Amino acid sequence: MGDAELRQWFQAVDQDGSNAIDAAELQKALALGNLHFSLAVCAHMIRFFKADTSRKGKLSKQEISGCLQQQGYTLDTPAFEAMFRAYNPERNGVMDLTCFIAMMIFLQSANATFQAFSQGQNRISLDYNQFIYACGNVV
Ligand SMILES: [Ca+2]
Repeated sequence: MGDAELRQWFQAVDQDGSNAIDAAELQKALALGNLHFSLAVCAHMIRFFKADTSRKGKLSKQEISGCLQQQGYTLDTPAFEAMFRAYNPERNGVMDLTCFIAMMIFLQSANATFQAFSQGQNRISLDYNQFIYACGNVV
C-alpha cells in the first residue's frame, strides 16, 4: 500500500475532517473490514498510539508484534516480517495508526479466506485457480 493510497484511506476514515482518527471513526473503519471491536477497545488502541509521544504516535515492530499476540494472532517471524514490511511503506521500522488499521483489516481478511479453505485445519492445499481466487478475496 503506497503513501497516496494510505492518505486517501485516512481521509475516508477521518469522517469529520479533523485530521485525527477518533474512537468512533476507528470503530467504523474496522467494521468495514469485518473487525468488530467495542468503542472502549478502539479508544484504548488510540490511546496506545497517542501515548507514544516520543515517536509521534508510531509503534515499533516489537510493540506491534506484542499487540498482535494480545489479539490472539500467532504469526511466525518470517510471516510477521513480510506483513510488517508490506504495511510500512517508509521502511523505517515503525508504524502509525493508519498503517496499523490497514494491516489489521488485511489480517482479518486473510484469516477469513484461509478459514474458508481450511475447514478447521491449520494447513490448506490449493490449485492454481483456487490460489488466484483466494488472493482476489484478500484485501
Ligand atoms: Ca476525525
